[in-house]
Amino acid sequence: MCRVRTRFFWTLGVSLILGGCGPSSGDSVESKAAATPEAARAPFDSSMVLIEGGWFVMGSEEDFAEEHEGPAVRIEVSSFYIDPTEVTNAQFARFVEATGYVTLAERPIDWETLKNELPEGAPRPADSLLVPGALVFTPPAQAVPLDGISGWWRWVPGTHWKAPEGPGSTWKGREDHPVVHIAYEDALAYAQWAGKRLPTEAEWEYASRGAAGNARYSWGDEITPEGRYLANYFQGDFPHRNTAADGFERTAPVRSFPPNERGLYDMIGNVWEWTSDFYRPDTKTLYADGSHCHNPKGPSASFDPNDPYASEKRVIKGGSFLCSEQYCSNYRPTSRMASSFDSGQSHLGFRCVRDVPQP
Ligand SMILES: [Ca+2]
Ligand SMILES: [Ca+2]
Repeated sequence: MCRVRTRFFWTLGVSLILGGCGPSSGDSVESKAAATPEAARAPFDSSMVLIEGGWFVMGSEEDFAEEHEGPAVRIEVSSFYIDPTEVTNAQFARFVEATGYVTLAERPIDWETLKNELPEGAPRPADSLLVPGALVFTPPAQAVPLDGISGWWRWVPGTHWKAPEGPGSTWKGREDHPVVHIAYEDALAYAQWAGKRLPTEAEWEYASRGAAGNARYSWGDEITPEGRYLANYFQGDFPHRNTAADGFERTAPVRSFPPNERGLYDMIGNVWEWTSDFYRPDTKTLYADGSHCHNPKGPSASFDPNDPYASEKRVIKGGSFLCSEQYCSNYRPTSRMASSFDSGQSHLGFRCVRDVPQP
């Protein structure tokens, strides 16, 4: 099955669509995982945190929540292990070294494959655009309308996890930052190599909460209690003036902010995190009749009314260093966003979970 990057770029306009599209090597995630030699698999990760299962209220109907966060429903999840941090560049580098894995953003683009994912008659872009690359957050020099994301996202050929801002940039020196420009299948391949999996939305949301229960933020109802920043997000005037009052203009090293009460770092902010759930705006409505209240795994297929032709979108959680009060205050446990499976971006990473072995 070929994987082609298209849909995220569709929203950016034709030039970015065409620049942003590209096929994978043609290998399915499953075949890549199967091809990973047993000897190359990561050893058991004892740093994972055990999350004791239980019931919680998933989603929100509060005034601050977006419509697709509700209705709030009671959900039970079983115990599971979760990574204490987002997967870092150093961790991802070990995976690549062991397996030779090539991320989607690094793979060459095949126009014959790509055009099947575009509207009929879409013009073939110039060869100079049919090269691997990714989207880089590029703040404009001045205020721009906030109704279009092309004002701050730029397609940069040669961008991938090892060169997060394009040619000339490097992950070296950022070993403990979250890895970015990771497409869904890249995250899945890493998880399978590591003997882990990606969390469901329910697991992720449950783990993001502490004793604060259903509070607005992971730590309570105030964004900066006693003036303290507890997550890496965007302060200032989005997108052009980032005051970085929290200490970080872009990604921060993991563990730069206090953990939540479950011992998990950066569940809120820093980078968005993939979950395994397909996105639908009405997921919680599907759960509301009580038929999916135990370990729900999301709908059977995705649908995003804002991007109805998208073939596959997954839920991402937690917000990022780009979330701001002015644009998208998604630094809350119940926040959710749809992301095309092929959209590696400057502000999107992941962490993994693992089932608790049954006696
Ligand atoms: Ca920040
Ligand atoms: Ca995060």
